[in-house]
Amino acid sequence: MAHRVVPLDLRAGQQRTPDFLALNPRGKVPVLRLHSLGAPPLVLAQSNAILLYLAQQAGGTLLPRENNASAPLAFERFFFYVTDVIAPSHTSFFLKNEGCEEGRRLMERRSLDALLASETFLENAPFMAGQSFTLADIAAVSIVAALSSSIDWAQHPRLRRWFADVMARPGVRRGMAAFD
Ligand SMILES: N[C@@H](CCC(=O)N[C@@H](CS)C(=O)NCC(=O)O)C(=O)O
Repeated sequence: MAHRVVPLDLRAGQQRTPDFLALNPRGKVPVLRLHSLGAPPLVLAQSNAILLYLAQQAGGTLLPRENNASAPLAFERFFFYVTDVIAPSHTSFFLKNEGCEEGRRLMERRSLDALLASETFLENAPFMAGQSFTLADIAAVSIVAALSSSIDWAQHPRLRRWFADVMARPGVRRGMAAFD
């Protein structure tokens, strides 16, 4: 899909400019502006809505459609990362900013424990939800990259192999480059 990435410097407060607040009054990224769906363009301001919409548009295996276990498993694992790993990690970030050290530690531990437990998903499969790369891998790679310095990689060989394989994918490289 043709698109243009517009990076914002959150530390410089670019998410609070009047132009950006007109797009997302909550002043949060990411935001997707869909020029193809009418004027004014439809604005999506929830990362997971954006992911699900784009996966649907992309077809292929990101959201499997076969009438077997692969589709429900991809959803199950996708939501595992969204709710059990990413959400507590975000909470720990906000607790840290509030100076609530005990809460931060608790939430960080909860997020990391869930993430490390998910290595079992890779016991008999190359990807988080089976034989193909799905939305579950996209949700997982974003948070594994963010928490990579807290992971004892020697103790998690399957996770290490999966992370190296996924990070080498051209699409993932392009996505990660948006954060440079
Ligand atoms: N539930 C929202 C959360 C968005 C969110 O919290 N974004 C953070 C970055 S990960 C942000 O824009 N923070 C800037 C700020 O709060 O000023 C989503 O998943 O899109």
